[in-house]
Amino acid sequence: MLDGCVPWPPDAAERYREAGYWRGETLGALLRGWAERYGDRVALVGDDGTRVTYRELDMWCDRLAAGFAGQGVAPRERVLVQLPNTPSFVAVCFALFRLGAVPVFALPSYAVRSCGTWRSCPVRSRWWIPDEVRGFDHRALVRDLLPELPRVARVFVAGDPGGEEDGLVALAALEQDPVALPEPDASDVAFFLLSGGTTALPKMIPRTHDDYAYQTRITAGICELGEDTVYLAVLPVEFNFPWGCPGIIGVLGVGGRVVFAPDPTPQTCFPLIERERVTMTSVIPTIVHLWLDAAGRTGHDLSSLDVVQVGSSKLHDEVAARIEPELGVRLQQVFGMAEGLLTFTRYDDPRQVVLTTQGRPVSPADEIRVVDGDDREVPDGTVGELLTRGPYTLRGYYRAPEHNASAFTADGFYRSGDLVRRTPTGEIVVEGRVKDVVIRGGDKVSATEVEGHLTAHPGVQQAAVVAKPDRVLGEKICAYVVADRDGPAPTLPGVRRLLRARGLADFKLPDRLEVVEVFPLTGLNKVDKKVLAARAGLLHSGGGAGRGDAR
Ligand code: OOB
Repeated sequence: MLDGCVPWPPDAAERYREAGYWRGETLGALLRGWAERYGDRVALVGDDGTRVTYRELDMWCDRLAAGFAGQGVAPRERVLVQLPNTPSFVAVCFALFRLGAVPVFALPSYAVRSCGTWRSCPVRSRWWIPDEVRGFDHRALVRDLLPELPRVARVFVAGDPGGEEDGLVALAALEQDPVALPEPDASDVAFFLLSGGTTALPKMIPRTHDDYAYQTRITAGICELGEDTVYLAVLPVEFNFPWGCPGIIGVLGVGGRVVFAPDPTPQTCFPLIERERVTMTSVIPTIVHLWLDAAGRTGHDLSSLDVVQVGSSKLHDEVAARIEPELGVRLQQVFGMAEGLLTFTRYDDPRQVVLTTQGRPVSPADEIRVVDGDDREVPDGTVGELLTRGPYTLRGYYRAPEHNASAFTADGFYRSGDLVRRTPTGEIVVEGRVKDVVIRGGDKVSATEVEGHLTAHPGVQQAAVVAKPDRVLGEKICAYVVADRDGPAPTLPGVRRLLRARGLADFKLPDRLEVVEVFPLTGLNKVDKKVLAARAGLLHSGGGAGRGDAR
């Protein structure tokens, strides 16, 4: 395995192979088989209508792999990939897989930070594939940064390199007649995901061919994907969720079709759903809000859409209950992490399970512990930290021995940092983060719990609760909300009244309410609570009735 990665212990690896989870097939070789099986079927569709068949994709990857090799990209070298949602992304990745080079997926929103990421994080790649993503021109960044980044040998761009700059090469100009390449080892790293931590620089998560092939295959089975599946890739393709849960790779594995949406807005996605008769997609709760708002007014025919997976942050019950009736689809809740573990609700689960839980692990070999602060398992129904290990969950971050010592237990369980409870039937319910707690006069208040109640207010569309430093109590509860244009304006007394009526203890009621237009987002499109907490720290105590501190 690549130097700096932590392999699974031999006995665990042996078990996963014997059980048939790990089949020793690389992702590049799998695509070869899919091309043989599904030949002239359409595999990929760009938003501009470009269509690529399985056979064409296979050939495209071979030609690109030869081009990368010709430029000097060697097996096991890391290549930072930041491409928009287009067929090229898939071709580039599978070309690198065939070469045995290792893409590092950087989400588009890491763009501005990539120089810092480059210098201080172990990505340190010699090769970079950026492009203009959602309005951000990486090429301008490249031009500004190249003089500062002497390690970078080549920058490949998907579009027009647009000038004479040294080091910029068009991907299209790379393609060459295929060359014979040695087959990489399936137990080795196929690509790196970056961890979503908002606290520090991202950590690198190695994903092997064996583990990712398994993840996509098992989730494709749960989602009952087939040749008729038309999947809309709405979230940035570098994100684990649309890439392989079962996402793009899962759909390609069964001969389905992937359609790429350049952005998640209803204006972009609804016409694509209609035009391509999309059957399935995956989104995050913030996008669900946009789609629910627009669905009632749209003239577009969304009737082909059958399943919408929602995950990545808590989907509150009130919103969950609107999805099936208002979008006319089946909801599947997905809890997951770039590090591995995935839990899904199943299509035949009782409605309450689908609406109020984040589902069960996708693999029978996923091991889960819910523990207290002393790592002792707690009974079902009690909230504790989720620890996990299994056939597609990492055993260590790349080149991070110190961090690994605290992020994993001695017996290899990953400490997710998520607070969950388990239902008697084995579903996971996410209750917050270990650190997402406001400690108010010694009482611990889960931000997620208060947020859930806040979103029940008819005038509140989204809510984020953070701590506001307080001289007396240590911390007070500060609720940021995005108001719903169609509902009554939320006020602090009104919100407190509602939450009290819903049975929330007095000490959990917000002390302060701030109504904002939009939330700041992290690189992974989650609400950036660090920014909100910093803002809360700057708020003066006191303030007008309804908007300031409760007295
Ligand atoms: C997904 O992956 P990451 O790595 O961006 O973030 C993982 C974290 C989890 O540890 C949890 O804190 C949160 O995101 N999360 C959820 C959630 N799904 C993820 N919190 C509440 N409810 C959910 N359904 O976010 C991710 C990866 C693969 C599939 C789906 C999401």
